[in-house]
Amino acid sequence: MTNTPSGWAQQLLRHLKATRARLEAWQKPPADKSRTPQPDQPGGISRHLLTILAVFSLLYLWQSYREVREDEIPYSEFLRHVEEGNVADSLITDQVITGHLKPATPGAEPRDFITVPLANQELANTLQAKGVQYTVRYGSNWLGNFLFNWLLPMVVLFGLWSLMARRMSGPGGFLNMGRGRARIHAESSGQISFQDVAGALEAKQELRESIEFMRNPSRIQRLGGRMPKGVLLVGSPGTGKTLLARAVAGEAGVPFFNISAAEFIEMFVGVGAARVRDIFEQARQKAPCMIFIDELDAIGRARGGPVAMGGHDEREQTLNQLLTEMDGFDPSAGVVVMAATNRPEILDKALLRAGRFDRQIVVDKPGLEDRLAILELHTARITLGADVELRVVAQRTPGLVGADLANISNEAAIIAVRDNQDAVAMSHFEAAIDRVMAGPEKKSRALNETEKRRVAYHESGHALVAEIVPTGEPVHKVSIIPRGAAALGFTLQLPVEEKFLSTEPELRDQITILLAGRCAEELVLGCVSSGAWNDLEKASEIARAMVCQLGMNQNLGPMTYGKRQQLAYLNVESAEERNFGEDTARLIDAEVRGLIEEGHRHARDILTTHRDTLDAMARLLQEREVVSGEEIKQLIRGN
Ligand code: NHX
Ligand code: ZN
Repeated sequence: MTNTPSGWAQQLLRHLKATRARLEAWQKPPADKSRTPQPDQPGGISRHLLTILAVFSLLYLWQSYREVREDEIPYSEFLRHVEEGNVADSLITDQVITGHLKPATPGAEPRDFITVPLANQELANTLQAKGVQYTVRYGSNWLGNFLFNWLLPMVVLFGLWSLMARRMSGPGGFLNMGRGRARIHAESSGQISFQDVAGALEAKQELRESIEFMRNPSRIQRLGGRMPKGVLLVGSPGTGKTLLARAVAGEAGVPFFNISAAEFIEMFVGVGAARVRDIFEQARQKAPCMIFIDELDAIGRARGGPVAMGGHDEREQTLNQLLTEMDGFDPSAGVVVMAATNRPEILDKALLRAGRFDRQIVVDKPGLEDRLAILELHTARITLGADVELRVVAQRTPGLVGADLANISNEAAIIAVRDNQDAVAMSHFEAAIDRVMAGPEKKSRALNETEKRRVAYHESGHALVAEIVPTGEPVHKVSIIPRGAAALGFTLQLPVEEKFLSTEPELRDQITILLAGRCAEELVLGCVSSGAWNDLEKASEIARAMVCQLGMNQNLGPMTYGKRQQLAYLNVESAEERNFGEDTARLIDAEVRGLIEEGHRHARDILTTHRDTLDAMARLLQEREVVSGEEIKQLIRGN
């Protein structure tokens, strides 16, 4: 969602982090490099120059100040000199009189003088007549004025200038942008192999080819094969794209250069492009090796559209440079470029053409078996209790990715430690799953009894209807413990098996289940509350999709309404373009509303028929706060 406002913020944040990392890297040079004042850094040279300049400027200022001070004479003395004919020449302003005195002995240097005249000439005459020596000062004193009006601003300006100069020529300073070579460092974090990547069998299989190529660049060529230049890993966040790339490099035994594409985008046009050039140049020197460009979509977004604040221009140049580099390098050089993205659809088509990222490998979300394998890998070093069944954990986590499962394994261990246990038990995993899927518990969000009752009825409504409705996924757990940012309660359903399609009856039932929470509130407490907005939103989305995208409505027929459109320049990902008339729009709205109302009616019927069970369930939930799916099934059977 790089284009939405929040995406902007994220990008900015990422950029800031990258900048900070760069700064920190500079401040703490790697231990293996003992050259702290880097000679090729312009900062080193300019620092010396600056010091010398500063010393000279100060000396000069001090000197002129001292001279002025030595030359000052009282005004009375000046008048005396005039009288005696000692003044060779003078410059008279309304503030000061400067000039030269004739040398006392012929051939000597004429002496400078400076004095302040007295405006009151009569007084001057009188003083002069009486032979009084007098000095004139206006305001404070002219010397102070001189210091204040000239010296101080100069010193301040000089200070500011030197500060800025240092900033600019420092690392990441903008005099250096693009000048400082973007250095890439091979990761040395222990070689990772395919054994460290669980699941993703097909992706691994496809990647073996790239490994073979890097191990032995000449072999494929001898057979007349064309070298794969770029491999694009496509998959949801957290599916392990970076890990896979790292493993490929590890398997091939080549250096791995990890670059985030977001780092290329700089404030100034052309800098990103220079970085790309730098990096490819260095990679060529270190071949065979692998360059991994994470978040390729940051620079690879489709070109075109008006330029916004110069940002697009920079991105476009960077992208063009990347394309040029990929075209330019000789595949036999043994450099493999891998990139990752979770939004391949927004990439510029030019990136995917032959000779560039022409090999695309999809890294799917892990299925049940893959999740099990991933869990086994992540729990390898954790002491597991006897009751832990990782298969059950895998079953309980549909839709989660490798990063989530790593998170769960880690959370479970932390919870077990907090619990003072020697081994991680199944209950710890349960708690960890809930935490990762629904957010941490917020017991401090204490509800009063009235609200607690409402929450209990709301969730009971969902749970009851989910169990009664023909296609509802079984309820696993109902909770009225507040969790995460704002949730007050949740009903967790778990699929029996993973599904890739939804049938029309299933979708209708889903709408019914979503509306059941609000419906139970209405039925029992006489009114609805604001809490159900999320349910309503989801239900409306399903209903609209059924009518507009899935052709599941009799009156509108099996066709789609509205067209997806890329509108990069509006900073929106895609906008629905209306490709139908007013009447159709009205019909769509009516049909969507009809689906929702049907779901609501259905939920109401079920809840009314099973009112006793609903009451019993809500009572139990209020008492215990968490009720398992088993107990809910028993309640239904019992009534
Ligand atoms: C509020 N929260 O925002 C209060 C604090 C109707 C009993 N003023 O439908 O928790 O109203 O079946 C994930 C994360 C909704 C999903 C946060 C869904 C926050 C949830 C708003 C139960 N369960 N509503 C539900 C709920 C609310 C909300 C979220 C979420 C409530 C309802 C939240
Ligand atoms: Zn709800």
